[in-house]
Amino acid sequence: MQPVRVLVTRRWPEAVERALGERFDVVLNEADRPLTEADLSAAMGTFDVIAPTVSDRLPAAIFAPGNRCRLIANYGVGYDHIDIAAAKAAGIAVTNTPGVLTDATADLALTLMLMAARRAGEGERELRGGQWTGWRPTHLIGSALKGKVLGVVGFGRIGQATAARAHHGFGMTIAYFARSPRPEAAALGAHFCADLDSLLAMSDFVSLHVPGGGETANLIDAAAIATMKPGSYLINTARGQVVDHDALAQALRSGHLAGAGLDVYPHEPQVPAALLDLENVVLLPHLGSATEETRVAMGNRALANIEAFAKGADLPDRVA
Ligand code: 8YV
Repeated sequence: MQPVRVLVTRRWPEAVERALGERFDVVLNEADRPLTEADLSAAMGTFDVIAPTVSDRLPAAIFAPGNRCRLIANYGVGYDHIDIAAAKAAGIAVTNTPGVLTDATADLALTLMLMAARRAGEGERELRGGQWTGWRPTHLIGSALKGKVLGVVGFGRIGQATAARAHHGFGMTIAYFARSPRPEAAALGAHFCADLDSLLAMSDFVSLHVPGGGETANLIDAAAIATMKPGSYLINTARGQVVDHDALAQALRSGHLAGAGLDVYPHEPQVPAALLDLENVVLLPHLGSATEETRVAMGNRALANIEAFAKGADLPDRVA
């Protein structure tokens, strides 16, 4: 039997690249440059497995009939960069890495909440720019988290982990918007909102935890932002396409929103220009899962799916 050929589209932590290399015929992207759609199309014909990341685009055109590739083992939990319907139609399985990046991403949502609320980015820029004139009672006054309402949009693993940190760690009251009430909400005393507008209107902080893709594109549009409570904060560790960034910039400029914290953007690595000059938005470069522990665990999870595929067993994290 021919060895299973695997293409890893970006560098992974060394330990997981090594583990993968010991078991399969692996090609690594030594230069770690993003692959083009043409590179990925060509790879579909010569590899059994492609292990992409969020920085790759796999549109319908990639899934042409007659390709060698039978598994897309995504390194990441979100898979809106892959045309799932086209993969299914071509009989190509798709897996992801759920669970292992929940804590890291929830930690980053709290990082953004605290940075935005306590004006940490502004303060650091001021200090490094040599503009800090010393302590004074009215300097860079922010907002407390304790006693405030956190509205969680999407109450899956990461939404729940963020809510738990905010409630147990910071004394926040939790409300959430989801398709239906969730049993996990009881332990947090979290209030279910059947419609997004009521959640937005009652929340001091809104944190987004919905998957990307057509269903959630522009969910937080100009009208939704107008519905948000004056002086509130928007946090996004989900996907950039969920937010209308022009409307967000406008609300941050007018003071309707006190601040925002973003880790994701619609066309990464581009950042919407309207945000770059605003002091009251924290902008991070998609760091949600960026801990050593999590990135190794993501690799191990992708590896488990590739191993199952090689044995012809059920894929543990199959999404298509
Ligand atoms: C990952 C993410 O690091 O898993 C996801 O969906 O957004 C990130 O935190 C990235 O997707 C890697 O592919």
